[in-house]
Amino acid sequence: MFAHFGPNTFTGREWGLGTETEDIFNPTALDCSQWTAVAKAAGFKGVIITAKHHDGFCLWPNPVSQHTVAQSKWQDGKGDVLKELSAACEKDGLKFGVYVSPWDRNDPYYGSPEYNDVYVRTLQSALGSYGKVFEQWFDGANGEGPNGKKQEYDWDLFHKTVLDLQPDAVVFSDVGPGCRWVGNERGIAGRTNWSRLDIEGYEPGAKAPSTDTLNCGNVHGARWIPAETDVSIRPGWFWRESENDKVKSVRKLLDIYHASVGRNSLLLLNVPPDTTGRINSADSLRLMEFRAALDKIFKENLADGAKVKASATRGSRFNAANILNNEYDAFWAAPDEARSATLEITLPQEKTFNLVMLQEYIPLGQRIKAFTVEAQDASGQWREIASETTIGYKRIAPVEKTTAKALRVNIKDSFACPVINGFGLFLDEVN
Ligand code: FUL
Repeated sequence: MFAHFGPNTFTGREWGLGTETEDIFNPTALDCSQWTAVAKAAGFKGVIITAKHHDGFCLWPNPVSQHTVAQSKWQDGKGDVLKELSAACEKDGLKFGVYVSPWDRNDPYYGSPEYNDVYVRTLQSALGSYGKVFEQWFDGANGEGPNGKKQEYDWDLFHKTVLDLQPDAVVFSDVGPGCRWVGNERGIAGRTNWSRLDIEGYEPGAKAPSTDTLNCGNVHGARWIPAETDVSIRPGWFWRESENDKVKSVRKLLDIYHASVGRNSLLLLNVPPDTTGRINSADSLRLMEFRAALDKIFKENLADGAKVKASATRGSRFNAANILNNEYDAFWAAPDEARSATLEITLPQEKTFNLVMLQEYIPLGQRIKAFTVEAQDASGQWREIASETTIGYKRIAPVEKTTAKALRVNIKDSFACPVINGFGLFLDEVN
């Protein structure tokens, strides 16, 4: 879960100016354990908070800034949102991550070489004081600071700073190195989506690879930098009263799920707390409906109990039945030299579905370049229902509503022998 929170929550702006008075930040009943309770119930695994957005205001008492909670009247200048949120995450078993915007419209040093050092110390303060940070989110936006100048960022130094303090943190940016922006804020990963990316000569922001490339990755990319799909549950990134009735519908959220989680990407869904400092009921209710819909769709795998036969198998340890045994590390593998193969799945009885799920065993890399799915109806007739490219960690291919007694997954081309560890059929009938 992404949580955009800060002065913009109180002004209704998307990009704060940096000139807001610190007192504008005044949540009347901040309760981060309410955020984590909602997040946990919705099935999120972690929370990433905008510790500092482009307006420069820090949600924690950052010693190198004069524009923080410490200068505000909120909790008499003693409040600390990062402290409260990291503690709530810990209590609820959620991971804790931070967004610390390099672009700063308040910092007087912004636009001069000194700022890079101020920013490094800001990162050190945000990343070094609140326990384990699972992800550091670097925004690509780079505009002018208070003196009208843009900053030349020292990205190598920033990345090194993060990894020195949090060696296990995934570093998000347009070019990773941990994971990459998916190229849009609509929640849609590429239908073809490689986890590989070429970053040589590129930088976050204006010098990033094209949004198309970020959306699809590079088929021969030199680095492993999977896509993370960030999108807001609302039209804007920050909460505003006027958008309480514009929270995305369950149908829309499911489409986003299929186009992100179902396209080899992680989903980072933004749920911005309101001016009370709690997640608004408009959002929390929708999240519970979304959770209920996901449970209804994915609770039962309609392929359970099927018999699986492969055109070829590497040996009994890697047999085709492994694709249905729900053990992550047990997978089917084709013989070493194979670059194509067919899996035939015979269902115990006819089933009706409109989603076909496939998983590559990703610790061995992303291999498959193209596949089709065929379905056999009661009369024995085979019909192609999907023709797609990549699979990756997880692929959920929406297909026409189909009733079938058997299926064939035809792997048409692969960089190395295909390895599959999961297969599923599901029915999504949410309107
Ligand atoms: C963008 C920012 O400019 C938006 O305000 C928002 O934080 C989004 C997640 O990233 O680059």
